[in-house]
Amino acid sequence: MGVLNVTPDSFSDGGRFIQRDAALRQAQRMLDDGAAIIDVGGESTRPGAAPVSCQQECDRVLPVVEALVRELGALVSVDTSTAEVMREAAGLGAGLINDVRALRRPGALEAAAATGLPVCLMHMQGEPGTMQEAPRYADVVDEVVDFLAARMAAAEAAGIPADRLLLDPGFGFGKTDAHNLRLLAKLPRFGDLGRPLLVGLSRKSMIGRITGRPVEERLAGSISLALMAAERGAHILRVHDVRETVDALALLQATREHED
Ligand code: 8Y4
Repeated sequence: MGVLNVTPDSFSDGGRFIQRDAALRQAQRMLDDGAAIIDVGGESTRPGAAPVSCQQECDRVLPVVEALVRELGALVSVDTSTAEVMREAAGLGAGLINDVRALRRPGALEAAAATGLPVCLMHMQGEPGTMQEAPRYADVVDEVVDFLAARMAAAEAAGIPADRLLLDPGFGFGKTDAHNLRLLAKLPRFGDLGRPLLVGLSRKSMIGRITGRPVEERLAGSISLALMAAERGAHILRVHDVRETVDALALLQATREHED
């Protein structure tokens, strides 16, 4: 899964076309490099980022979803927690709902069910603005597994069958480095929930803290964590650097073909 950056639109219509074309070019490159899915989001989950209105989110995300589907025929994942964005994106041909709030916003369960689309349920402790202030768990693996099991049950009760769900421990979302590393070490536990696992580790701040690298120098760290996650059972990797990650996965796959 390739991450598509959708930067806030400028007010001029000219700017809007330029941004749409830039998004299409970036997405086409990721598809050429081997991405199967393009993830498009319009809400920043960075600490301190301003909350985005439903209107702003629709304006940013929907034109890009429409262009990716119509012009590139891409499998588009819409990174949203907003019921209206889910409905509209599905109508434009999106193929997956990626919700970092695991359908906890009002109306999200019902909207996602109505689309009939697969949904990725991600764990997050707290809300983006404050989640990194003091993350606390008795046992991070038990708590995240239990949370995802409970959200699977809520989704099923709302009419989303389990075979339409993907699960994600939510690396970096209300977690210290120790929590993230423990979740990665124990990733096979999440496989026991019986659904495909999606993980996002690409360029995240844990890599910066452990390696001392700024965000633009985290490629080696990102590939390393992607490979570790794949080794431990991750099915879908949400990444910025598609070509390099696909190379690493080709080597993992080639090695697996020599196991007995
Ligand atoms: C540098 C680059 C530093 C990126 C931080 C970040 C996930 C996700 C995000 C994830 C799923 C991010 C939308 C955060 N992360 N969706 N979204 N799983 N399913 N931060 O891990 O990339 S945004």
